[in-house]
Amino acid sequence: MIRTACPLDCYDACAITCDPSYPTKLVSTPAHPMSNGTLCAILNKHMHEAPRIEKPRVKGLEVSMGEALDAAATALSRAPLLQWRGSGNLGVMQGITNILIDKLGGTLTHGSLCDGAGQAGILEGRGYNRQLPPEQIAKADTVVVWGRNLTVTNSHIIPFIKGKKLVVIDPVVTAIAKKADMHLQLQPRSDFLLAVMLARFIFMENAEDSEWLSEYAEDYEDFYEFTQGFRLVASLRSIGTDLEDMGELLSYLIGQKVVFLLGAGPQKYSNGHFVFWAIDSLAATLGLFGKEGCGVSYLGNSTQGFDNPFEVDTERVSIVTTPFEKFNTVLVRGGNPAESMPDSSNVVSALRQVKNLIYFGLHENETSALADIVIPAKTFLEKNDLRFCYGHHYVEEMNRVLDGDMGIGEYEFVHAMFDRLELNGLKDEQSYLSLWKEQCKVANNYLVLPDYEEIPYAKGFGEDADEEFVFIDDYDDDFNIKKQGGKYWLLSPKSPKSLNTQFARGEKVLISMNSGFKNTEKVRVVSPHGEQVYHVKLSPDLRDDCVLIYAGSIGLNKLTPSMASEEGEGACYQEVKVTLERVEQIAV
Ligand SMILES: Nc1nc2c(c(=O)[nH]1)N[C@H]1C(S)=C(S)[C@@H](COP(=O)(O)OP(=O)(O)OC[C@H]3O[C@@H](n4cnc5c(=O)[nH]c(N)nc54)[C@H](O)[C@@H]3O)O[C@H]1N2
Ligand SMILES: Nc1nc2c(c(=O)[nH]1)N[C@H]1C(S)=C(S)[C@@H](COP(=O)(O)OP(=O)(O)OC[C@H]3O[C@@H](n4cnc5c(=O)[nH]c(N)nc54)[C@H](O)[C@@H]3O)O[C@H]1N2
Ligand code: SF4
Ligand SMILES: [Mo]
Repeated sequence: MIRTACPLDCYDACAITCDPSYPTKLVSTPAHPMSNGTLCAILNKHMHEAPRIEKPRVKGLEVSMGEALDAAATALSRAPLLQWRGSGNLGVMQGITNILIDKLGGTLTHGSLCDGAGQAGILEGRGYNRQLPPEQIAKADTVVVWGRNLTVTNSHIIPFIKGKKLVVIDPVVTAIAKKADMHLQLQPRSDFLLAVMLARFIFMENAEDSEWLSEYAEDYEDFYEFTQGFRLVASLRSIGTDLEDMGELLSYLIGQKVVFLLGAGPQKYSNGHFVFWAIDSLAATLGLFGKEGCGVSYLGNSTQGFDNPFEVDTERVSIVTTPFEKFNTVLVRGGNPAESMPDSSNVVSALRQVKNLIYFGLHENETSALADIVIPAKTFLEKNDLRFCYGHHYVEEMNRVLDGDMGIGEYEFVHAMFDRLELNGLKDEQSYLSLWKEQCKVANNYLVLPDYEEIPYAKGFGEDADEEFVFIDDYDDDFNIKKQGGKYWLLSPKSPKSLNTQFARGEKVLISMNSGFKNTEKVRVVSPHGEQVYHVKLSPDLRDDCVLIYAGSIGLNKLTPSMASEEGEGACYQEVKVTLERVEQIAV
């Protein structure tokens, strides 16, 4: 039996056991603490069935791998050079191409299409984002699922929240909301006010944890004053809630061991970092850090705490507003910027201006269709790697299961470029893998991240655990809802069938039952940035002021704004309201 792990961009990073005689039959490693005995259909069905790019191409013609690598080497030596790296595979060896770009004096990206704004908010308060081990979640009394659609995106956490009091804060009636003791179906982009109001009520009821606060977060009185700067009635109205709801919500928080499971949803806005800083400040008011069964969980930076051999000091441009047109050569690796970046019509125009666009990936997509050079990758089963995870602290070795006769691994690609361009200094693959692995810790016989702590922040905040928690003390938001024009918020949570733009992608817009539209129609969804036609699917799970198009749906990002969050250089996919126009009646 060979052990590997799922490479897909997912909170769970499932451990996999593979019988080399049946290499396509992937089975969840039974004893692994994060396994509930199953792998999901995204991996075992959709990825398994997805056609791969079989042959390399140069200018639309199929060529041998040797010819494609020659063409790539020539292109990479034409400055200015940019690498745009996506998250199609989360094995750590994916980072090896950074070394190549650095050697060639090229540019990399900074910021995030994913969790950047939230991460920035967490760093403001805590100085260092430590992952909350699932074992602590299992010890909570109350679990608050705050903008994380965990049934779809993080299903292996479900056994850890079983039997808890469950509160869900989400504008959509998600599957987990249907099971919750309380669901607050708040107005999108109102989480900041909700966190501030909850904290204010906690102070008003003298329910703050003053003993913990005086030791770890002394400035809490200033925070109380800060919360009083927001008008109560107007804030509750903006959230779409009332005093009764707030009272019920507080009853789940006060005097309990509480865990907040934060997801990407509440931070897809320009104020995303303030939202997470405010939620952390609420958690600190309740003294939820450094104690058993308490804490705030969010996507962690899984290479944090390592001495990173792929860390290079190059120029960087934003991954959210990338100026592709300024580069002669662009290497797109493991991603699909032509669909996954916001304002994708303008992204496509900019990518068309690039003289040498190299696409290095596993599947055809909108970016491979634009590329001058297409290099097929190997799948995770065909290469050695290590899998770190943003949803838990366990590290898995990814051992090669198959040899594979198409595509090239990332290390092999870099090696081929070093040879062709006569560069030196590349170590052998195993040395890099060992460098990473040697830095991991071992806990309960499992390899874990180096900064793993059983109870995070038990000694304090910051990287060295010698700092206090810093409460949010300013808020600056010039978003004007009225300037948005449209009637509906455009929500784009993750899809149960696709992994971002990989696999079975959506072509529907979900609309509230009260909208006046019918399931048989198509509508044109129009935003200030573009438009796209979708089939209507009426849903009882949406507020009347929201529509929902799953992330990864075709053309979705024509509708979203090219802007980065105020902090963290995060994408603001949901900072937009749209209108709907009837297109035609479809025969049934
Ligand atoms: N509107 C909207 N847009 C969003 C989001 C949203 O919520 N709303 N979410 C955003 C988020 S959170 C993310 S993370 C981004 C993701 O966006 P991207 O990082 O662009 O990811 P994908 O679109 O899934 O493209 C992944 C590609 O990686 C390639 N690939 C897979 N495995 C390998 C491999 O082993 N090697 C190589 N070289 N390539 C491989 C595949 O060919 C695949 O096409 O999308 C963002 N886009
Ligand atoms: N099946 C599947 N799994 C995936 C992925 C996938 O594409 N498909 N993608 C992976 C990736 S890249 C990521 S980053 C993670 C993200 O996974 P999650 O953290 O679950 O993020 P999302 O699905 O984007 O949104 C989560 C929830 O936020 C809600 N939401 C939207 N706006 C707001 C708001 O203003 N306030 C609040 N409180 N909630 C809001 C949405 O309704 C949704 O239920 O999932 C990973 N897992
Ligand atoms: S749940 Fe996530 S990590 Fe597990 S098999 Fe599915 S996609 Fe992979
Ligand atoms: Mo993501």
